[in-house]
Amino acid sequence: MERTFLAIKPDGVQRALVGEIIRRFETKGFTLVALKFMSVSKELAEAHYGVHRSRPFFAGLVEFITSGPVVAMVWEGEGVIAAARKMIGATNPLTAEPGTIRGDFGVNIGRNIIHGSDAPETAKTEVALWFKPEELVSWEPQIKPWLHE
Ligand code: D4T
Repeated sequence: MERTFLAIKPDGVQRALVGEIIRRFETKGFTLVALKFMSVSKELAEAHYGVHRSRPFFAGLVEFITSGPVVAMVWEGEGVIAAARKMIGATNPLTAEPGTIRGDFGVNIGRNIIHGSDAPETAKTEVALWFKPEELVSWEPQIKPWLHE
């Protein structure tokens, strides 16, 4: 079953959006596999955003993601990687569609509330970067027959 890595960034936590964001993925019908409330080290931030190392916004991005607690999560479900990206919305909250998390709650690209893995390969890498294997909980939601034919 497909899994994705999601992280509510320090702005999402400070703005009291943790419950609202988790509610959206939970009620959509995806399954929570792992969750932790944590401070992000500079090393972890730099590894996570390694692909952006040469971009002008890299230092600010690392500073921001390490500036306060984040909620790191793994969610599971058929097509969850692409669906979560759709629910999160475009990178810039100002142009993200209404109905998406960024579209509903944000106005600035440097404060875009939540991260979601963008492809199966990055999802695998990010889940392994943020979580130990024993932190992932495999379980069978009893609601499953009501969500799937
Ligand atoms: P993340 O990775 O946080 O889910 O965001 P996206 O996948 O939607 O977008 P991204 O990787 O291109 O950008 C990563 C992160 O950098 C911030 N950012 C991005 C920024 O501050 N200024 C910029 O010009 C860009 C392109 C926002 C998200």
